Amino acid sequence: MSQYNVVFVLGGPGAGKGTQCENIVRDYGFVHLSAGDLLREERQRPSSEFGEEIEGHIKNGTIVPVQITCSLLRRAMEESGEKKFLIDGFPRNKDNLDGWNNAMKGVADVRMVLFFNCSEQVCVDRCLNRGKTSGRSDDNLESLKKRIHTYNSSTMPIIDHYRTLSLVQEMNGEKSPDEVYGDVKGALDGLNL
Ligand code: UP5
Ligand code: MG
Repeated sequence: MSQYNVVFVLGGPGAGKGTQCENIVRDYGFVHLSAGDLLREERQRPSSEFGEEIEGHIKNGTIVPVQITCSLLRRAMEESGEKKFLIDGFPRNKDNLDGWNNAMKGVADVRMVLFFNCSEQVCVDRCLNRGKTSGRSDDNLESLKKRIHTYNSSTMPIIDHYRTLSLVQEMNGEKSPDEVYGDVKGALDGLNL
């Protein structure tokens, strides 16, 4: 048994990962770690040596090298003092997956992958709507096209990889937030964590 249990939360931009993670934290006592949020925080840190590199990737919808992201995740896990984590928006490509497996083998067990399936159009509409107030440098049409491209070409194969391990619980992310959460609970209740 590893020290940590992990549920990965994946889905396209705006599929509802962050929204559902908030619900799960309230009812199930996981610690929520959004890889995107950790990267945005690191980007803001004045002494960070990675700030510009991270911003370049975020704007272009490309993926930050795993050494950076995995270190941020691992540090947050250790500092929390907790054992159950919802890791939101990671792993997004093969580099992320390999880096995670190398660093976390025997340290963290991936117990489930929650996958919010949502059409491109709904994803784009939600992010553009959020962009009116979010201040996120990637909630614009140009960045969104790139984010969707990266998701289709790099992240879908990771979801397929976890399907072959029978770890994926797929949700229809286009239902209302409450309906989606009902489906999430159905999946998590079987987990015994
Ligand atoms: N909303 C949510 N659920 C809804 C529902 N069921 N019905 C109607 N509306 C719903 O939701 C988005 C918006 O939709 C909100 O306004 C919400 O109210 C509404 P949210 O829950 O925020 O969706 P989420 O899936 O979390 O969308 P997000 O934009 O955060 O997803 P991304 O995966 O694009 O963003 P993330 O922050 O994970 O990554 C950003 C960038 O960081 C990446 O593009 C990449 O460049 C970089 N990154 C890495 O390089 N490596 C990583 O490991 C992670 C990120
Ligand atoms: Mg999010």
